[in-house]
Amino acid sequence: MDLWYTEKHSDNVGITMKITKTLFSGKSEFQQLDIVETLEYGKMMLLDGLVMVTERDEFVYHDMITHPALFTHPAPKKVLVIGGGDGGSIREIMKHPEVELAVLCEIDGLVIDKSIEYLPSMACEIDGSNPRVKLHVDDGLAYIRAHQNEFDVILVDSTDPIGPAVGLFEEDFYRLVHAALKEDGIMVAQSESPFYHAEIQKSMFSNLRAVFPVVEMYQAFIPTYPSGLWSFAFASKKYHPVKDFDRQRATERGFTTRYYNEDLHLGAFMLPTFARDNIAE
Ligand code: AG3
Repeated sequence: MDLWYTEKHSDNVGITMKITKTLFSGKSEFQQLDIVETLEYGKMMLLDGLVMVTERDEFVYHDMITHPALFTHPAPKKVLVIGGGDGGSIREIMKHPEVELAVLCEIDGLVIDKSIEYLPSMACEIDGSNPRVKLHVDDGLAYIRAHQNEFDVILVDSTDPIGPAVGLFEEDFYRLVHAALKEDGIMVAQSESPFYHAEIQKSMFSNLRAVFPVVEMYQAFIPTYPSGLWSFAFASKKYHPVKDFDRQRATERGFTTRYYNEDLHLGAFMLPTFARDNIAE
């Protein structure tokens, strides 16, 4: 018998993958969590039926949510990840020797536990083995309200703006992020597909511009997300991701990346016209 899973990307389009088995299926107090084995993309984690990560293409997302901010900030010592319970973002942050502490604040402890159990290639730095990593199972809004002027970089590694992540796309939340950052801090948030999610992008970027002086969008190719064209919002108090980019530090990085590099850092900020139009002021 053939088993196929479809995530619908609109009423009329979706992505379908052949799966060989279900490794975990369960409900937390926040959402439905499934981890399945696919033939083409390796293990895949879904939240409320939406593809969060696959082993084969997660490197694109996790390179791109982390390295552009960490190579723009001159001295990223303290980093916060909101969401990101699979651990992929923390794994990439840990490659930067300047980072003294990375805090993961994930609302759903089940996502962390099952990632450690089934997705060790992503969760390798959140299993308690690294003293530079601290875990908090908490609502990102509650956590950030209690922390001010503390972080150099904050990454919002969230789901789509439905369910537990809705508040992470609103102006009030961005004000709290702004307050939790030091005076030259940078925030990066995943910002959906320019192809399918124009309305979300429009409101998200106008909310960010109400709070941060520097706001830019950049793109990455993620085959298992809606349309394959994905984006990130770069919001900053001081540094510009292109003008203040430390190209030499990025070129001489002492670790490997399969998607990010010093040329792509710049290229990713060059947007197709329709994407630029989504967030026009
Ligand atoms: N967070 C972004 C997932 C959004 C995907 N949306 C969808 N499939 N409809 C991924 C978390 C990775 N750490």
